[in-house]
Amino acid sequence: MRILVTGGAGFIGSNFIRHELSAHPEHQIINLDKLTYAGNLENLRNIENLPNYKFIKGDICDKQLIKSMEFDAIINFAAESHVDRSILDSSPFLQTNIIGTQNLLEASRKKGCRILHVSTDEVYGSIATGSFTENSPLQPNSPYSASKASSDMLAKAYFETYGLDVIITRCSNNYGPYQFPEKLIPLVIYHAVEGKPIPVYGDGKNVRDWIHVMDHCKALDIAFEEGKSGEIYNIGGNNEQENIYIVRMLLKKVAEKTGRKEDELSGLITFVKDRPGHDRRYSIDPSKMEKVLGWKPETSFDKGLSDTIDWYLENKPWWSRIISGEYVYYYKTQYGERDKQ
Ligand code: NAD
Ligand code: TDX
Repeated sequence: MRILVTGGAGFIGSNFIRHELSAHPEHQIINLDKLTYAGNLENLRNIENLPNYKFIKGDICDKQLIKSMEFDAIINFAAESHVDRSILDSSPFLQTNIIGTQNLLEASRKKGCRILHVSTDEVYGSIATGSFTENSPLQPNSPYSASKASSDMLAKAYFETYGLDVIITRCSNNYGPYQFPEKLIPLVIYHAVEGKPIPVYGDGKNVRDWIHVMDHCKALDIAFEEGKSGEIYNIGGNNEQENIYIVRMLLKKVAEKTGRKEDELSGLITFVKDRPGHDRRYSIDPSKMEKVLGWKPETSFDKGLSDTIDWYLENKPWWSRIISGEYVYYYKTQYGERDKQ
């Protein structure tokens, strides 16, 4: 089977391709990625020469390009994925996440092939108590999550209207190797290493459910191979934590691994102005994946975080190259000294 993986040069897509090529060497993977600021071919160095892997630089919004490609299924990771960027400028989010997804749905419809649309728990919005199931209403609160919710609804509409073979997955916050260092966990690690202030938004008590990226990739593999057409599957880590707890846990581990003093690293924590529209708590009920598809997350948070810190400590050239670019500018303008409370 020739699988068109879109956004495969990003964090989750690159981890997924590596997993897929080893779990299913019989598949061919065509990785279509626009290489935005978040796309990085270095993420795929160790597999780029495999005979069943091919990279094409391109945009999922490009109708002619998609039409000209040959494939038997699509797995759609391509997206603008960072909430803070969507607050600064939502245009690329609407373009890629909505129009791009619609273009892929249309291509699947014409070819009559399966499409797995990779989505997020953020589409459900915030929940004070209890957990979101696949039947919970969509109540997105950021331009990012609103664009993802739109793409989910389009995907569902294509199933209802055309009987498209579509599967939607909604996963909680991922962490692990190759995550772009604008997201909380890699940002805390590299700021600790570099002795930079660690910005904690608001009171630091917002809750996220964290899952190791490899557990997400395994769930996607199962949903793609065995999922039922038209179904939505929640994927979660059963691991809800307050942001400030994560930050402190990371700093403790970085201190142990680098011989630095934990107190000195804790001194870097800087409470800054809250993110506008900041969702207080995400909580996902992943029991459908467990009961129907027999999937369960395997990585303990303690080991997953430890391995992730090791990866960032061992791969400083990877993130140093990234942070020397536009991201530093972005950080300084958004959450620099002038925004401290
Ligand atoms: P990422 O930002 O690291 O990677 C996105 C990739 O998509 C990049 O390689 C980028 O170049 C590519 N891309 C962007 N616009 C494109 C376009 N128009 N055409 C082709 N390629 C394009 O994101 P990620 O964290 O790997 O997330 C992947 C998917 O998983 C996204 O759809 C995201 O919404 C979803 N998701 C992410 C998380 C998370 O915690 N990171 C959790 C749940 C769901
Ligand atoms: O510097 C920071 N300080 C801080 O307090 C950053 C970058 C984040 N935060 C907080 C905001 C959130 O409550 O940490 C939490 C996690 O933030 P992000 O890493 O930006 O993730 P989040 O906003 O929860 O969204 C993520 O999870 C679901 C991904 O970016 C999405 O792509 C995915 O859909």
